[in-house]
Amino acid sequence: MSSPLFLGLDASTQSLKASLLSVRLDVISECAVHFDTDLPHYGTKGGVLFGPDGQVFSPVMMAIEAMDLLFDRMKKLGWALGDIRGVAAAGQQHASVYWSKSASGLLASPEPSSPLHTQLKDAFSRSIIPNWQDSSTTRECRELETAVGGPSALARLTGSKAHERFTGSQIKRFKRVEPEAYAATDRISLVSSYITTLLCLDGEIKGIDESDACGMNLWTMNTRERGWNEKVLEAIAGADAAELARKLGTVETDGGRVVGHIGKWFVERYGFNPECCVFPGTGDNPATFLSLTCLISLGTSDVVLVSTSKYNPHSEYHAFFHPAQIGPTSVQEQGVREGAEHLRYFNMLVYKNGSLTRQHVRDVYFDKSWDAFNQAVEQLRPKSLYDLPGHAAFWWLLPDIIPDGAHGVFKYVTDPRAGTLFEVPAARRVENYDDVRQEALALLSSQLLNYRSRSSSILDDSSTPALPSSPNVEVSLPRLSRVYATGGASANRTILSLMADVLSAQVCKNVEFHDGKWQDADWNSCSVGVAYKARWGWEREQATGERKWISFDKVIEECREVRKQLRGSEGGEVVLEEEGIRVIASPGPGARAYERRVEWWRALEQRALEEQRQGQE
Ligand code: ADP
Ligand code: XUL
Repeated sequence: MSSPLFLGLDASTQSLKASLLSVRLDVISECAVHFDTDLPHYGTKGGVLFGPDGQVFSPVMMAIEAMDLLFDRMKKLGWALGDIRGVAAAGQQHASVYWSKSASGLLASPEPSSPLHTQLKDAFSRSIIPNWQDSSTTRECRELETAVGGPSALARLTGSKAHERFTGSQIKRFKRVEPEAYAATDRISLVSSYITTLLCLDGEIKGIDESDACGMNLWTMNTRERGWNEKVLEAIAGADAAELARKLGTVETDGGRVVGHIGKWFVERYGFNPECCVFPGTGDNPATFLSLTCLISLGTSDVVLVSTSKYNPHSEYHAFFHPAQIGPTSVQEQGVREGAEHLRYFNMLVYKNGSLTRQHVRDVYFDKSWDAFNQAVEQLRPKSLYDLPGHAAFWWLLPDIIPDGAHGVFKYVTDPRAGTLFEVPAARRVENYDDVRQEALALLSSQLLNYRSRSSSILDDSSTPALPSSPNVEVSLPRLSRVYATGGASANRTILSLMADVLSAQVCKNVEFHDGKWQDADWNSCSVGVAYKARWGWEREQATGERKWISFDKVIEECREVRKQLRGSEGGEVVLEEEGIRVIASPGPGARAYERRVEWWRALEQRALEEQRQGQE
């Protein structure tokens, strides 16, 4: 019998990607459909379309057509689709899909001889999927917060204060602006559960995954009776709150449960095995988190994820359940005690001004060259404890999420001779730096100081053990010992090396041993992470007795151990953190200089926000 394979899908902003993994979690092959270039007739830019009042969305039929094209490509590439035993999907978080009353019927038995996009046109009550970049729901956000007693109260209940992109305010706006379409909506999915539904094609709209549900402002996280929050439902739907709860459906609390088998349409059209199990989909960030823990993702947006063992809501960032837990129902079934101590969480910081802002500065000042940008950073970066950074630049080209609503460009310089080493010296605002190389360093340092400053606060607030600061450094900021870097910009060694200094942390990446050497793994950590989840779920599905409840971490550890044994002594000259994970950068002499500047940077961020406010008055 051939060896089982696992498939992970990633329905992200700009593309739909797939990763094919072996039973030992080696990434065998990947493929993708890029919306702008592969499906140009939808006219998207960066995968989205823009409407008035901050609306950002994508056509729902584009997502379906992308599925058709992706599976055609897998087949053309000769993937052994019949050997796939488990599949799971990741989707951009928060974005919602609205099913019509005809959906279940249409989903039950699509014709294998035709693509899905010609058959599912009537399955939706809304022709668009609002995107996570949408900011049209400010009014609804305030209404939801007021309904529960303010932003902090909403954060305490649901893990986050109200955010424009979160699903609760999006549904509320949809109901206000298009009441008829809302009434014609039978069910509401997140992108992850929508793709899961399409994978099964058994007529059932699949439940939303609990980790992804935490990005909706609708799910009560802070009590043992986790569930749709009645007050928020009422604020959205009034007397029809129960009907809204029905539309939202049952939530999947076990990330490794079989929710169905691959649809007949896939079996007949592409040769899938009908035994192939489908596991709950999850959000793209939780999925990435599964392939790397405590991570910084430098993609379109920059995202920082920190695992915590305690529920740690905050008005600036988000709290989520870990995406690979065994839900309370399953644990009860096994007769194991249920309790909050079993639960794991993570906090997430999301920045809109990530790669595209770095790219903008590169294009304006460095002739569109990453080499020139990197050279500037290398030449000017702090090289000793006394070499204190004196330039900070806040580039909020898009209104940012952290700090909330920060918008505009603010650049500051501190005279290197000003102040003592331990005080916050004054700075002056400038239009441009005299030395153009500072444009790169000041932007990058400020972005990374932001991640340093706020991840320290998470560690301060949570029960995660924090390491003391570097020896001989008077300020005492908790720090992460190790972060994993991923996303497009993590290909850039200068960025990673500066990250190690500013965060005072080792920076790691996934690596693979091939052609006789260790190489950076260039696979997509989101679809790979969710394929890991399918592998874990399958292990449990096959198992009997205690092993049915084996943890995600244990399965991954076992797979890595088998890989290590198979590798034998090859590549042994390189010390790895774990099999397939290597330290790429460690804090250098400039790290302590950055540590001394965190308070200075915090003061400048406050000043930039104050100057933005004054400019608006
Ligand atoms: P997403 O998954 O969000 O669509 P990616 O993770 O593919 O995005 O990241 C894309 C971004 O990576 C681009 O916008 C680009 O600015 C950035 N990027 C790619 N290569 C480099 C590099 N060498 N240095 C810095 N940034 C890079
Ligand atoms: C997270 C967020 C984005 C999307 C798209 O809160 O809005 O990172 O998940 O990737």
